[in-house]
Amino acid sequence: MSDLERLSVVIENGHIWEVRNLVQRLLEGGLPPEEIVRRGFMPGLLETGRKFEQQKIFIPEMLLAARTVKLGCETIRTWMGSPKPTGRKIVLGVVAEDLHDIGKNLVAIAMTSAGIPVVDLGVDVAPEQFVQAVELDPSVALVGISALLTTTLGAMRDTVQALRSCSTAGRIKILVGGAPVTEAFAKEIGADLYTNNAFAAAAAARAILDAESWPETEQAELKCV
Ligand code: B12
Repeated sequence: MSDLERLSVVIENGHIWEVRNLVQRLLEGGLPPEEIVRRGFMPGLLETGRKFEQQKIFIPEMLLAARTVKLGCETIRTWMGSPKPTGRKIVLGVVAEDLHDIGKNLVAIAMTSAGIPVVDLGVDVAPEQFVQAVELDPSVALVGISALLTTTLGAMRDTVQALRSCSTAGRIKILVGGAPVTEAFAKEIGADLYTNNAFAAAAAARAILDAESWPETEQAELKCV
């Protein structure tokens, strides 16, 4: 079994004590972090979700898989470091009533390593909390909203709406993502940008900040909506 295959199994089984060394070895072997996420973390989590749906495992096992991934993410974060930050920031959060934060945390790691400072609002963030974070800090240029439950897509819609009607709407671009989010949905709710990949999101965010005028750059896996 390859290290990548082993990583998926380690996540699925919640073998938290193995994850750090495995991720470290893959990074030292030259595998890019996005590949570790795509080919190691994601299959492990998807299999965990499948087993949960089939009632072969329950919440505690799902939590253990999540904790294992978090430690893997932490290893990636340390490895990637953070270059000199740009002046402008991104506010990140998971929508109201949604506690799934692995995707949001990956976006935070990718943004930081792209030199974009992150204001992390955490999980279960109400629309007005997003608005307040933008209004309080004039250096916020981007807002990233994550949702993982189909039942919380309505909260994503409400959040975009609240941000669009606040006094500072003109200075921010809104990024949305998370497994149930599609390009069509992002467009429907009026987001500026959707990606299904944290690292593509960071490249796109960087391009937005570097560009003279929006929109200019289209990245692989990036859909401007
Ligand atoms: C781990 C997990 C949990 C953990 C979460 C721990 C944590 N700290 O995150 C716990 C145990 C708490 C949990 C709870 C629940 N869960 Co859960 N969970 C999962 C699981 C296994 C993995 C989710 C995950 O982390 N995926 C990996 C991340 C990396 O993917 P991602 O977020 O999509 O992120 C990627 C992109 O989308 C993108 N991205 C993400 N966010 C953003 C944001 C922006 C701005 C951008 C640009 C990009 C971007 O970048 C990432 C990749 O690079 C999934 C199974 C699955 N198939 O996904 C179920 C799953 C999501 N859970 C599910 C359910 C039902 C629940 C519960 C309702 C169960 C219950 N009965 O209580 C509760 C809900 C709690 C709540 N209120 O939120 C269902 C959802 C079904 C649905 N249709 O909505 C799933 C699909 C399982 C299943 N197959 O049934 N869960």
